[in-house]
Amino acid sequence: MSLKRTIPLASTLLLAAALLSPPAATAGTPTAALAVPDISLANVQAHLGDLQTIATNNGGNRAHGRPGYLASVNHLRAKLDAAGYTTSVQQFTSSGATGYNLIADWPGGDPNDVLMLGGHLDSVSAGPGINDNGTGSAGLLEVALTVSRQALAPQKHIRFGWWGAEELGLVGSTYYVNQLPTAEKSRIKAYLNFDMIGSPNPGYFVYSASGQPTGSLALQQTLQAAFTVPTELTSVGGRSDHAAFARAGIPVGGLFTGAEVVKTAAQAQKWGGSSGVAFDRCYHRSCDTLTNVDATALDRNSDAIAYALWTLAGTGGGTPGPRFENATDFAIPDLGTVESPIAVSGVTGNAPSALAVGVDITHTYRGDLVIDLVAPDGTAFRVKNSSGDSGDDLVTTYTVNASGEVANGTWKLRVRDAASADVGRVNGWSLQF
Ligand code: DPN
Ligand code: ZN
Ligand code: CA
Repeated sequence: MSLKRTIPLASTLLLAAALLSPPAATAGTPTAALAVPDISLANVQAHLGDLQTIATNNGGNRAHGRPGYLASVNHLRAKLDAAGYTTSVQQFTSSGATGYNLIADWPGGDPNDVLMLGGHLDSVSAGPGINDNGTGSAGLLEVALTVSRQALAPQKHIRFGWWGAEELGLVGSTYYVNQLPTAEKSRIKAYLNFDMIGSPNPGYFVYSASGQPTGSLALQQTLQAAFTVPTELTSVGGRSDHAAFARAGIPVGGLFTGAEVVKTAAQAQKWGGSSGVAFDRCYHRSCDTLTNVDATALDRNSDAIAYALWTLAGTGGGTPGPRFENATDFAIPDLGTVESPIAVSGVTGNAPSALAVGVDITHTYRGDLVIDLVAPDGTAFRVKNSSGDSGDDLVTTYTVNASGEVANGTWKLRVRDAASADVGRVNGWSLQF
């Protein structure tokens, strides 16, 4: 965040520019609680940076029984407490060392209808475990913080879990499920697992419901629908923390961007990246550091966690329509205008009256920015003015009444920098129909 200097000349230019720009049709209103939010990639990356720092300061890892693990638990717990979660740390013993699960409950919702989301927080001892599983841990944390920021009041009760000692054989999650009284187990109606969601040569894998408890197919399908890129199903079997939940008869699902297995030519064709190379060459190695993460995969998967939560938890919005995004970076030059397109197809009829426009912009002063959503026929909907706004980055969701616009065609996010000295970039944006 930077303090804005008042420059009369800039204001004059701004007024002139405003008079020259095309008329805006309808004003958007920030953040409808029901729209699936865009999860801030920058925030997820900041959490990963924190985990890297914790490892660096604690002998290079965050492994079970080592100080970097408990430091990771305490770090997340403080953030969750501050956001209004009810947290608890559950202790267990494995290989002669104390392990810890971090459980965070979002107050409210039906206590007999619990949606649980989790992933392991421990690394192997060889390295800091940033992709495995800093990524799942950080994505879950940012989604949890977004639930809090939006003061979400879903019909279901939401619980998050960060598991210890996964790398020693799924120890923490197994302990958690086994110690739950039968009645408590039966209240958990679904468990979603996020283990490795930012692999550097990523694939987009959704846990297959095949062979999993009844009810898992709906979870699989919801997670598939969360992506605008093609996904593949994968049989993760007993390789991660959903396994104990599945054994208890709880429907499970999850996301994964690949570990030691090599990407095929067909997979490189549809997802990009390198064929003949492992999805994660640094899997379980010391090089699983902050640089061992693909930002696009991390962004898409973090958004998918939110999509699943908002869709499954009964946030009151009904079943969302299709979602489109453009995750390409566009620089916003000083006093310049940029347009990022999204081509929409396959949607019947007009856009909805509450078209959710997710915006993720990094900027040194967002008060410079005037933003329009431009419909395929050129109609501009002003979602943000430069006046009355200050602060730096802009990560939010606008709701636009676009019911007079045909849905199919190329929509654009037009971002105009109306004052000198501050610059930034569009990291990505999305349209949720
Ligand atoms: N369970 C992961 C690990 O921590 O090593 C690897 C993995 C995750 C493998 C998901 C397959 C599927
Ligand atoms: Zn691992
Ligand atoms: Ca500027």
